[in-house]
Amino acid sequence: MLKKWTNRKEGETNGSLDLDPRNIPNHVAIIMDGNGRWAKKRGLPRIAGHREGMNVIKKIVKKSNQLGIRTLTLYAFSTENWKRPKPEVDFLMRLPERFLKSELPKLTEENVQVRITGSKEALPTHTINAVEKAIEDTKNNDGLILNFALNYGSRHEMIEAMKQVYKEIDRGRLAVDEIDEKTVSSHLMTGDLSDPDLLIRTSGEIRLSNFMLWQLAYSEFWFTETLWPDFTENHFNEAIQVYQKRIRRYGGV
Ligand code: V07
Repeated sequence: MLKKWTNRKEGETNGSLDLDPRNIPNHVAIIMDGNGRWAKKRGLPRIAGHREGMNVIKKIVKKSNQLGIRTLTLYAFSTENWKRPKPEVDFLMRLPERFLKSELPKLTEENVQVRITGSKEALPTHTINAVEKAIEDTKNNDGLILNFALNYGSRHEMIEAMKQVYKEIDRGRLAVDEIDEKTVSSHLMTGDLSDPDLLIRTSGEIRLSNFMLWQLAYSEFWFTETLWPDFTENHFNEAIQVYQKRIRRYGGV
């Protein structure tokens, strides 16, 4: 047993053989970082990295479904990403359509429910249309929730939540002393979703970058140097193995 865990590089596990099926994280969130760097290393334009990164999502969704993960949140576009060069932003804003065009039939068939966490307002109409159709088409599916964080920023989310709570107080629907964790949680853009059990970030950056600051309060974190386009089902498996080892340790004391 011990041997299985040693002398192995990241991502070199085999399948899901080492996973405890009773201890699969309910909700996994991923910061899919390193697409631009992946492209640069190959002398390709950054958009080539984004395209490749989109293909990795397909594999991880499939794997999540197989493992029985209930919610997969993917950080696709942050409120800070608007600062990138316009051609890159324009390309990124076409990716939801591209992804859904090839994947929506499969997602529907596999009982996946598509959701978005973020502000729709600033998105181009073509992006909103594609995304809203996917949400509508899959709203009754009760399998994996595939939640894309799109134009999402945690501080903005908290500000909006505060405004909503204040308005309810102002209208006499809520008393200040009644505010508790549930009040805050329910006004965040993640609404009724459970908090992530596991956060994965690729590409060697060890920070949250304004991602789900409230929701990640008790989550396990797993970081890898691997760039998102190089991320495989085996890396995913490894992250879950590490998660299970940590959870088991806490359970023991
Ligand atoms: C984006 C590909 C993955 C790597 C990280 C950034 C680039 C899938 C979507 C998407 C979003 C909503 C939706 C369906 C698919 C996406 C953006 C960027 C902006 F309903 N990948 N992907 N959206 N990248």
